[in-house]
Amino acid sequence: MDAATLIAELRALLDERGLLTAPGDMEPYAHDWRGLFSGTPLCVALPRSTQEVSAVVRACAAAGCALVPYGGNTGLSGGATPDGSGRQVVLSLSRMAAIRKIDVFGETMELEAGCILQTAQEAAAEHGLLLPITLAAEGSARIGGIVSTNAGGTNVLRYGMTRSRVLGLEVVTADGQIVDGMRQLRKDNAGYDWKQWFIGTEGTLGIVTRAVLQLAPMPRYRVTALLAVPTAAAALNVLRGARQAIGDTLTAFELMSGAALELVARHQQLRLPMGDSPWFVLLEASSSLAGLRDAVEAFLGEVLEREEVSDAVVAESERQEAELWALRESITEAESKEGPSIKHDVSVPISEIPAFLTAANAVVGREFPGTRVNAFGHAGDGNIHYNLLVPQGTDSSAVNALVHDVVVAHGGSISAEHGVGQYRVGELLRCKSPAEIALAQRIKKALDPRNLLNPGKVLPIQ
Ligand code: 2HG
Ligand code: ZN
Repeated sequence: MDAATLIAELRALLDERGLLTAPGDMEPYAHDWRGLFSGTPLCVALPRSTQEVSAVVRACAAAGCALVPYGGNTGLSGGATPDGSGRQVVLSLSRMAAIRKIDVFGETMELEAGCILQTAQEAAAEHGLLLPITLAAEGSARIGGIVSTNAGGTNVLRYGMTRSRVLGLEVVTADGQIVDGMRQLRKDNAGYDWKQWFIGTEGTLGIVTRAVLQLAPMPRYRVTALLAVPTAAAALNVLRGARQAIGDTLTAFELMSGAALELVARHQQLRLPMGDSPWFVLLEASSSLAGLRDAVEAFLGEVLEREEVSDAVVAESERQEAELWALRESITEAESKEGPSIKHDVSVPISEIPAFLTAANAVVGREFPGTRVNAFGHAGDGNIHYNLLVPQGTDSSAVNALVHDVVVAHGGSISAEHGVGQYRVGELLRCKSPAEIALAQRIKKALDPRNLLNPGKVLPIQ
């Protein structure tokens, strides 16, 4: 089938706002938000229901045309950007944004894929419930993308990755079938837990259209503090001490280098509430039991005395909390304003963080002089964003290989939370064992034998 026939067919399936074909209208769908990846969509389909998604997938399958699922376009790996062939249909879920149900007894929430994360968080909060997936892009990221990429964020330490919040899922498979697994069950060992195949596989095995998420009680108290620490190793001691002193109330433990906050101060006009330091930690604790603040302050007194922490500020109001979080959440934007950067979203065993940083800094300094390190991340779960500010024209694949070799040598992963998308396909092949890649390819063949769903993402085109 030729492209014009497919477009006419899709136009007949969707309403008047359901298909974009003019280059100007398709422009936002042609590249990622960083402007690092770009392509040419054949057209953009915007279905309003799962049935319409299924009809679009069937029409594309009949035409042998590939589909690229598209959520809030906040990803950092090019997973939602089509290739340059002009033959891929972008499938945006943005018009399926309803919050279908909130169950206050089971603490669950039923959402359509296009719902914006922050909208879902606010709806849960109205019922005294917490949707504990928290990330800088939450104002634009959509649930379907969050689930398809198994998003991480700043609360993983306490609440786990998105995968651990997904109780039920509805997907459309490569042949257009709708598979409804919208169960609200915490326990369900009746056969394969197939929803896992669609979480974190970035739309390469099926399209997520609805999800049931597990919520948590909204904690009544929250304490947020910014700490200055002399070294990454000292930060780990503080983490260990915090786990012992305040246990599971610890919700976030974010590590930021002094260089990262210097970028933020300069580009975002934000003020640091303390003097310069090689490293900073943003710590958050939350609980519904009274006495949290006293416990955190007592703990901070101890670490200051032991000189693991050289300075500490505890937020006194919600406004101050927001100001402290703004420092952390502005790093990505400040980095992009500074100039070209090469990102590494890596994880290592928590105890390896200091050794990884030392080793990576040494090889980068030796092989790529003139490179500046912008390291920060979710140290409480082992995820470091080891980003490098590089001179224009630096070969990113050579830098990636160098850093990833250090990651692998420390028992780490080359993508902790941002996924593989199109950015890391080559590195995934290089860093994972042939047996692991072969297993993934067998699953891909079984669920999408014609390679029509997001081809070239996560795995190479076979
Ligand atoms: C964060 O932790 C995001 O702020 C973005 O995962 C990280 O810009 C980055 O590399
Ligand atoms: Zn992150």
